[in-house]
Amino acid sequence: MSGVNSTFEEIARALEPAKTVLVASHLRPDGDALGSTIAFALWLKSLGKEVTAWNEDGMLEKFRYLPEADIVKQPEGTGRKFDAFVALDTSVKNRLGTVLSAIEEPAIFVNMDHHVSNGRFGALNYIAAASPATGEIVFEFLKDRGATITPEIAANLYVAISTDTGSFQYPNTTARTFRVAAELIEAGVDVGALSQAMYDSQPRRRLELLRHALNEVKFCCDGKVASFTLTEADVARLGVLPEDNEGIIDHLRSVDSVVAAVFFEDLGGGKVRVSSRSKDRRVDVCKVCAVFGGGGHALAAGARIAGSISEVEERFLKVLCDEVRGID
Ligand SMILES: [Mn+2]
Repeated sequence: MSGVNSTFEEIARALEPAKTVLVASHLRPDGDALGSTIAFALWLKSLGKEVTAWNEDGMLEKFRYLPEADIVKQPEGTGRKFDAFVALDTSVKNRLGTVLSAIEEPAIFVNMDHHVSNGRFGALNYIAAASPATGEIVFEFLKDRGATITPEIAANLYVAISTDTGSFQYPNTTARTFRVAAELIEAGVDVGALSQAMYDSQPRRRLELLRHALNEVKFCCDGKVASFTLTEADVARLGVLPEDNEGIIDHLRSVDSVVAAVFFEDLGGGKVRVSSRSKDRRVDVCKVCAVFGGGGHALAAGARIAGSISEVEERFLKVLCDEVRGID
């Protein structure tokens, strides 16, 4: 595991002899994980390969609108053999979850990602922390290979990039990102239809979750930190699914005084999922999450922490507030 990236050509050459290829991304996938997976799988298929696309959670209901969404399945069997394995958008190997326990790891193991904390666990790694989305890396890869960007590939990459940049708003959104988006639109993306599918087609229970978050939000550290918790009882009462949580934290982050926002979710069994966002580069939430064994990006990171929800909340907020006070 070196700190040096393989080139796109090296990765393509390594994949060339492979007849069967597995493409997978991190559990509890987001639009970038699933969009990148489908786009890469479609490209491999166009080369005549036998492609399997897996995610521990399968295809989420809320991303069913992605073209060729059905390609993504939950892992099946054990000791499954593939000639090559491409992991996308996955910073830590064990975030591949049950995908890993279903396979015998092949020698050709490609790891393409944009998380700064990526463990470079592949045999071939391409980690671009400056990229706002793995979807943008996949686009660069396909362009480099001279691949045809079909309307289906374009839509998947557009969703990957749009969702991971908070609809082209986060600071990692560059001129290049807009150029890539423009090329994807030229390749056949219907911006209005996709935007509606991404942002204006939420199940009502998600609004109920937002109502809960707005009722429960707590401010600390002179109003610079906002947080809310979701207990198992809340989940049962609201009927929310794990995928409904995405983006709720942005409503906390949107308050002017807030520098960092945190969401604590009780997973049961003494485990708490923490999701954090920062608005200020000087407050590195990846660093804070790393204290608890997590990781991600400087402005968006997470961790799974053992303990009761109130205890985890207290411990995490203490470390975060120390970090926030450091910028005064
Ligand atoms: Mn991503």
